[in-house]
Amino acid sequence: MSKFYERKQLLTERYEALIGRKNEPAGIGNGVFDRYVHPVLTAEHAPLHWKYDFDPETNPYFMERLGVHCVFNPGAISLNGKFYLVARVEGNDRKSFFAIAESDSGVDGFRFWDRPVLLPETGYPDVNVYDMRLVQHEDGWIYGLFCTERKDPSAPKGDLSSAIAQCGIVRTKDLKQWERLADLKTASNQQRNVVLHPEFIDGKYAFYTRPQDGFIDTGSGGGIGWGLSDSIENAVVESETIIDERHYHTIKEVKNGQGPAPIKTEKGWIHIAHGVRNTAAGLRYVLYAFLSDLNEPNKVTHRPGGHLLAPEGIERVGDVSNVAFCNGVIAKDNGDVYIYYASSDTRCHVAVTTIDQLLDYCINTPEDPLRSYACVEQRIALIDRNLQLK
Ligand code: M1P
Repeated sequence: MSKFYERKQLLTERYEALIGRKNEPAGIGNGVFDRYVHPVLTAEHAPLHWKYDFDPETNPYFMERLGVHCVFNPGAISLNGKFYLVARVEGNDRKSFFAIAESDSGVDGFRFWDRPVLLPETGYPDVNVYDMRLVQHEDGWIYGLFCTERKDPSAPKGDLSSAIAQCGIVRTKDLKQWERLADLKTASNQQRNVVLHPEFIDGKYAFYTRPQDGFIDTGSGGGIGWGLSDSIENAVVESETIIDERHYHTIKEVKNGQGPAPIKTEKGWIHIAHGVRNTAAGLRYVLYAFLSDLNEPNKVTHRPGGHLLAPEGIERVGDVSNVAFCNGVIAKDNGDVYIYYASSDTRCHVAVTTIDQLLDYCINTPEDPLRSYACVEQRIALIDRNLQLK
């Protein structure tokens, strides 16, 4: 058999084995959620026909032509009983694009559709797009809010890194036909991690924002913001109020951002967000949760202290190490919740829990008391209660 056919067959078998691989919970967990043994999507999940030239005449070595480097930060939605992820796929050329992967179980069997999403552009083309938050809005559309990045036109000559990040908006009914709307306008210089609230508030579209001064640094800005817009076709948020601030010596000291759209429950809206702190080894991204008022989702009612999920083991290593990031969650009608998170800007995982567990976590986990002494007092109170119960 020629090199071409030998390699193609081997790689096809390996690919099908990966897609067909069963996943299972990893160990006993922490009572809040169950991690799963295998990532749900990786660069190896990219179909071979995205990467290789299948013509033996032009590709006798069955050589990779357009490599895929990593697959991460997926948005998520459930439609007609199936689980869909809109993943951020990064080619070897560093550009990200979106692609839909579908699964029956939500924990394994994710298979990409044949073609990635050819995202419509505006008159000011995006250079890079990433981190789509999918939300089924009560107006009947599924919206995808994502980060659109373009070179900073005011960067000094020779500075080829400075960029402007803004929120792009698309909508669809079927994840196949996408309509591009105008980018969100806000007063802030830059925006990332913008999320659409699934319901109208006072008849307006409501946005979670993340105002920031620079491309990486939030500067004097930051925090999870909130603002309303009359229109979604030309969305403008004129004033943003910060509903979840950064705080010194916490997991969200440097920056934070809303994850997916919040989950509606009888006791309020459950939010999953990411918090960033600095370390000698660089930035460390973890997930945290909070609960906000059912009628006023911009009023936070419970702030469990510390992280909900931090990168562990192999999750700590990747293209941008020490990062857990989540912009996709699926809450099923039976109360099961699938948290799709990415590790180290490289691969996608799932952690499974329920609405009841997340509510218990949000309501009964004590707040961060912000000082070591107060933290020890908090822990001793727990210990003393437990020693009585032993
Ligand atoms: O590299 C870690 C993350 O950095 C950015 O998140 P934030 O704007 O909160 O710093 C995003 O680029 C995200 O995609 C990435 O995972």
